[in-house]
Amino acid sequence: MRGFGFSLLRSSSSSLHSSLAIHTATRTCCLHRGLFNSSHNCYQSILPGHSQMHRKGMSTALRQHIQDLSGSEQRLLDKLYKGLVGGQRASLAESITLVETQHPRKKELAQVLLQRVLAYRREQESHNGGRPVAFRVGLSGPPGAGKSSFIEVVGKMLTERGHKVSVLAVDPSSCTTGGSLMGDKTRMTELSRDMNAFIRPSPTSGTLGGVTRTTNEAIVLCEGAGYDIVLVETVGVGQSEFAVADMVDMFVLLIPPAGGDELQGIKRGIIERADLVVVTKSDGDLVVPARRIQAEYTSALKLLRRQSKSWNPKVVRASSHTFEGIPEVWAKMESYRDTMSASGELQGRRRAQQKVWMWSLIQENVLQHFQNHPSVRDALPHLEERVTKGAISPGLAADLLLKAFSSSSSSSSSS
Ligand SMILES: Nc1nc2c(ncn2[C@@H]2O[C@H](COP(=O)(O)OP(=O)(O)OP(=O)(O)O)[C@@H](O)[C@H]2O)c(=O)[nH]1
Ligand SMILES: [Mg+2]
Repeated sequence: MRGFGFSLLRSSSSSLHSSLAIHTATRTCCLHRGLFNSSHNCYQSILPGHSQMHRKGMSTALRQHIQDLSGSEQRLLDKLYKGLVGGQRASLAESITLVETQHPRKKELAQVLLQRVLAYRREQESHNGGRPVAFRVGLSGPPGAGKSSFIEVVGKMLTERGHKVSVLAVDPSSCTTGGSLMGDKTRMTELSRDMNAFIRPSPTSGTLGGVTRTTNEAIVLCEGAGYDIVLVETVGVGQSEFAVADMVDMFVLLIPPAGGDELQGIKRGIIERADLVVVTKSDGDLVVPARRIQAEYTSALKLLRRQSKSWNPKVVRASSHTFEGIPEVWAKMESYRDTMSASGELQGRRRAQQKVWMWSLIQENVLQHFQNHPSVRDALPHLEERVTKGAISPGLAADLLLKAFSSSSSSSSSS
């Protein structure tokens, strides 16, 4: 695995792509072992026309990288899978913990489980005429915008209508400080007691890339467990909202009826990604400012580039306290899903997201290999110090580190 990762950076860009494709396929293939029968894809069928040499190299890498599942591992995965598709919350929670692990072997087991759940979900989708079985909605907005309160009332309304709702959180502050920025579960008291809802706070540590990966994987697991609506909450700070926009079918921006200063932090880029803007807290004295914000955003959206051929982003008002506007907001969301699904854009978006997800995994992995490489680790403190003192340029330092990395990885992989 290590040698493989290193060889990625040495490759020219065209071979880089093929190596990466092989790596991904290797993973898919080896993950099937012991769990799927031979009718499932393996890398030869995933990569038609690949040279014999590539296959040989890959099967060697495969043998080195993955050992067969032990009896107890197989039993654990079987237990989790059965519990999960049977809709057991404990199995879902345990499976999400497995995808969040940093333990290398458990990470591999998590991938085996995910492949199995993905196959199950594909089957369900084919029964559903090729349409997605669940609706994924991302909700973002400035701190205190009313996201959790909104999810609480919408979630309750949906479970009462017979849906199963899961709520996942991506908290960017957990990645840097280990602390929690979002007021997490406490404001979803009723929903957290609801047997048809599943609430999972953000992992308390990790990089944003890592949290994004596990959230993406948690979405798959929730869908496998029968949750037909998956809500992902993130606070509009840093890059987490863009990460969330890349993993959902619909991206909703929640804006409080606040003054200009409080709304300064909202990035133009994220407004462009919004399929729906909800002005929150539209009750009591706040109705008037909420109307004003609604008008402002409606005209602002008209100036922005359209993301979709079949859907025009809308701006609506709602109050989680009085419930006013809440059923209408959900009706808009359903109308978005139906329109986008009928035009095929929703399915296209999901396909594109798979690619974004794969590349973010690669970025995260390659960077980790780079940072953990002994030559890089040795040289890094000194070079960082010289860069901060202005003694050498950041470009030169980066070149030196990359050179140290690629020359020793080429010697290690050729030996
Ligand atoms: N008047 C009014 N207040 C609301 C409404 N929704 C939320 N609030 C209040 O706004 C504050 C923040 O609400 P949350 O739902 O926790 O907001 P949030 O966006 O999830 O907050 P963070 O996760 O901490 O970023 C709380 O004091 C809520 O009571 C509403 O519809 N009307
Ligand atoms: Mg919240």
